[in-house]
Amino acid sequence: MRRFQDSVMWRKLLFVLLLSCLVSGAIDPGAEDEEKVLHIGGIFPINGTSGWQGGQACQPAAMLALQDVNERADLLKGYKLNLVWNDSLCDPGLGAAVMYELLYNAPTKLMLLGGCSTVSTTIGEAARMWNLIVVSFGSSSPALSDRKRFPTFFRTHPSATVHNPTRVKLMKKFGWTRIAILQQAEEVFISTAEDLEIEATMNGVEILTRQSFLNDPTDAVKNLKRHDARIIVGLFYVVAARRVLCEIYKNNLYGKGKVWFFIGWYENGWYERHLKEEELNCTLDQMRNAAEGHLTTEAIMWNRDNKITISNTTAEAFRKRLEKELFNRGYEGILDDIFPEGYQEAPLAYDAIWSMALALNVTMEKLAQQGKSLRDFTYSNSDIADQIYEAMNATQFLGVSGPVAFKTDGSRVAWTQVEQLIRGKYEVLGYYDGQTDNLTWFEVERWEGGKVPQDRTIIKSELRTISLGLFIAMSCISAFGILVSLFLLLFSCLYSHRRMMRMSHPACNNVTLGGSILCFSSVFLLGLDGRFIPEENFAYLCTARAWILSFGFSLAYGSLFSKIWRVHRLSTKSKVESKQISVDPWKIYAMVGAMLVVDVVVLSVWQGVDPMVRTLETFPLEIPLDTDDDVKIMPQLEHCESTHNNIWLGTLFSIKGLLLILGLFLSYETRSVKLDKINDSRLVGMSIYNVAVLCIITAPVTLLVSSQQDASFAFAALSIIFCCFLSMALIFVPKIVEVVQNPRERVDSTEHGPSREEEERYHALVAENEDMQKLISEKEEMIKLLKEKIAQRNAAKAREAASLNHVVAAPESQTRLRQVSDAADKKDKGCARPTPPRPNSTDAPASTDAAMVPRINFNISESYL
Ligand code: ABU
Repeated sequence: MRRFQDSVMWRKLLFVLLLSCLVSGAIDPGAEDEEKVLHIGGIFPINGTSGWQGGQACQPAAMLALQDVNERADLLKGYKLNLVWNDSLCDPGLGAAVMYELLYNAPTKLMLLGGCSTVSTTIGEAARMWNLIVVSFGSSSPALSDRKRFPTFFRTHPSATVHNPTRVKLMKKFGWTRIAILQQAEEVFISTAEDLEIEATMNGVEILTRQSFLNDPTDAVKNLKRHDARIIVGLFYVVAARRVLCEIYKNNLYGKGKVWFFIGWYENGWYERHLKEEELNCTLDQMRNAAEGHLTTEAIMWNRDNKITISNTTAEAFRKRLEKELFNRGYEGILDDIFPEGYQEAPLAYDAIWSMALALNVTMEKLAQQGKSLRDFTYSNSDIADQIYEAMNATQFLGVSGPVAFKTDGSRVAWTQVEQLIRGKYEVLGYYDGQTDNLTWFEVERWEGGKVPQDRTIIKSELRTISLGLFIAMSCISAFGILVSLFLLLFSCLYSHRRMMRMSHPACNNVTLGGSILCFSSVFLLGLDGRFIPEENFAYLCTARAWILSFGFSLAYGSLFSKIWRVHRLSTKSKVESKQISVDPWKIYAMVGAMLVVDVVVLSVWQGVDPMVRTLETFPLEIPLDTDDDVKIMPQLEHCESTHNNIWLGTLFSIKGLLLILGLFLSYETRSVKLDKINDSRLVGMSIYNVAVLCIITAPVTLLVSSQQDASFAFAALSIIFCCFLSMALIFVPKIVEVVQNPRERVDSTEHGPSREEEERYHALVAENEDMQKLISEKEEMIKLLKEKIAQRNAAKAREAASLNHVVAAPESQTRLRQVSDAADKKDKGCARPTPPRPNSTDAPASTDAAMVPRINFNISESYL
């Protein structure tokens, strides 16, 4: 590299030494009389080591044009046109030096001919100070179209902006909407990139990144890779292009899936040349590999229809002359299609000389009418300069580069050509006329991998849905649950007359069943997702889920809760109060109704203020296993969410949570209470334990695993199903068993169970029965006492009789017995039937006593009930 720079320095020094002698007269205008020669100055980039050295082919082309112009008798009559020129190396500093040498040394130059953009920018800006018109054959910089900055500048080279509509057209054709730009930090490329950005953005193409470099593109290319750029527009001179290509190879930014747009004016084989001189770290093969398949866009610089041009020759004839001239000058590679730099632009240089000659000719004629001559031009003469400017502006002719005309900004209008490097050769893919937006395409492009590369990795969003098996299984269980609930409803209605059913509040049980049906239905809704519900209807599903599950919970749990609440109330009253308190169904309905009202209020406010919508949770990208396409999968999961989701869920969960905790407390408190009025209170309590514990666990766990659709659904669905089934089983299985075991229970006269009066009468009778039982017990106690006394007396009498033998005691003893019996009868007066008189018999005193006792010990309750 250093050696290369040294050689550049030497060449520059040599150049500067030679400059003064060359410009100041080394070029002999020939044998012509100096008075009859019109001089123009030329600045050609030829021997430089960077930038564009198109003077190599353009200078011979300009000389051919000069020759042709001077041969024309009808042009610049009486004058010969002379070109005083030098090499700028495409270095703006040297270009300025050449210009000063040209201007400060006689003869006066009427116009200037410029080369590459960097030099043209320098001389084009300065030329107006000398009233000089500058015509450039090799400047593409869009900046040069700025008339304020370059008021006397014309060019036969189209502005680089003509490539941009072509590039954008191709991007749209191939569906690329994201591109990157890599540019060399030169005004020509900066302004081209700026124009490309505007053109692309206007057409919906996003600029992913724009990387810039001065000399070393290493970091810029790495940045492109980091940005995952796929479609890249490269804007740089050919020397930089080789460095870029080497970096492209090193960073593997070529081949399948990558498309590079290069500038089309590099000469054939540009990527194979000067690799050693430029000390590139890439081999020839590597450069070839990296270059394969790239696209180029370039303005068409050779007239495509072989018409006779202004110089009475065709473009093809000119090509042959030029190639011969170049061969004569030592460019022997021409035989192998290896052209010197600027070969493509050579027609532009040829036509530039022609346009200058034509403009001078028109001006000369105008000046002649004014009695003036072009020889009167001085660097301070703006009048003649203005006339040359006007003539240039009006110049129009068919040149070897095509129709030549200048826009108001001094630029050329042109078609563009698109080429691709296919197997080491540039193949024309098509032409584009930016003015009519007409793309002629030959469909010969070739893409590695056989497919048009993508501008990015295609991200396919994939909805994570609940596994179908799980959904079907849970749905079947829920459907079964609904059928069971309906069966139990039927059972409850059919056997509502049974005492066991009546004492368990069938209305309350039916509400529980209704709630269970809603809860089972909510399992279906929880399992429905994007697989079944279109995106636009998902919000309805969210709402339905919230309402149905909330209502189901309030009905099922609310009825259990209100039952246990009643049980607790009854158990905390005194026996008498408890007997007075009736368990009316409306109280249970009211409590469940209150819970539903709370649900309606919370859900309505939620829905009205901050309705739930479908949101998508995205997961890290996944690489699909079944394709080698540039595709990645973005898993997504649907959720129902509001803006302030946590607040709404928190409110709903707090209310339900409080009810659950209160239910747990009441169930615990009433665990040993046994009431006739609510005969299944302990089972209800067990149901509440079950529901409360499951809900308190399930709600937070479901929220925690909400990103795992299967786990979340399975957890919620199983909890709902388990709660419902267990509650139904606890409440109804004992009743079903009772019905099965005792199918013939007496049917009450009233279809709907006892009335309130009947209930009260029943309780009064039970109380009375209890009193009577007590009385009977007392009487039995008394009878027992009497029996003992009788037995003792009989025993004493027997002993007396045995000792006296003849004593008759029977009448006395019977009298006494009758007295005792009468006393007992008196005490039982009004309660028992009077005892009929018994015949006295001394033969069987014991049997007389025994016959009397059963008559007193009758069952009172039987007579009342
Ligand atoms: N076609 C060559 C353009 C060179 C330049 O604009 O500097």
